Amino acid sequence: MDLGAGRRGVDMGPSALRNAHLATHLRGLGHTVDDLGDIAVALPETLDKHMEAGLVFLDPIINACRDAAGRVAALPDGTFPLTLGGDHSVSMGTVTGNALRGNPQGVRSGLIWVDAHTDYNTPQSSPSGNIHGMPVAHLTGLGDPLLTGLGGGWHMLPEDIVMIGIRSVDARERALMQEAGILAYTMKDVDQRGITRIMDETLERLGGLERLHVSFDADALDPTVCPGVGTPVPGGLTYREGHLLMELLSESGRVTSMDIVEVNPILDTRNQTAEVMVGMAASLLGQRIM
Ligand code: DIR
Ligand code: MN
Ligand code: MN
Ligand code: MN
Repeated sequence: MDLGAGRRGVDMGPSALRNAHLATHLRGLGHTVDDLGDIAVALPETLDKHMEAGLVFLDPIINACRDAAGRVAALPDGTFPLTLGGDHSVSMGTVTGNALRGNPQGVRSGLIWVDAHTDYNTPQSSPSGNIHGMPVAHLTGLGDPLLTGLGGGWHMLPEDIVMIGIRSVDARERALMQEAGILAYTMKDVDQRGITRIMDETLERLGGLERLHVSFDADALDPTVCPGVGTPVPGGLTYREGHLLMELLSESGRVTSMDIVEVNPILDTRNQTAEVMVGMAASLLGQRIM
């Protein structure tokens, strides 16, 4: 879906990623790949666009997130859910579904949010009303009760979240992040300390958790690497920083699920962004240089 974003086009992201041979690449790494197809979501042109309690397209987004959560939660043990967006609001569903797999109360889980943005707005703090800027806040129980209720009583703990690649935070969103105490490695931290140290610290911080979910927004990477995104911000992760991040996570053996979101083929150059993101998924799922 693209209902949570300010611009059209990320609903075509999954097609672009399939077109960039995602399944073939993963099969080449020895995985069995089962494509479960798309989740049905209404097109924005068929809906009346209005803001309701500070949220644009709330109802269809909740339905899509519920659907995503239910499908992920129902997957058999030993499978690795790789979900394709779509705008980042779908991660409210996928993160919740992964925590609820095999346990209706939900399991305490770690979340690695790779993004230019912190996506920690609430309907009150959001400058846009676009839900893709709000998923993490809602996962921690902050914001609209319909969206925070997706997991029944389950919520993410702020201390189980680590963000990487951050370089765009809204003023009121920053205050909420600080109040919640969420750890965000900004691009300054990446420049200063490097991905290797950041990943060491991240894996240690999330040390006791059995499930780690990686939610990768294509706009975390620099717009020269991933031009096909709706809200490009200069000064992002390089191609190699992205791969190193995925390679180190892969070596840790601890990641149990992943999202690739916000790929916008309309704004892209010859499907470059989808191809880069297929490479990121491949690195996380075992691709090595030698
Ligand atoms: C902005 C943009 N912070 C908002 N967020 C984006 O509308 O809340 N998130 N682009 O990926
Ligand atoms: Mn290829
Ligand atoms: Mn995002
Ligand atoms: Mn983003």
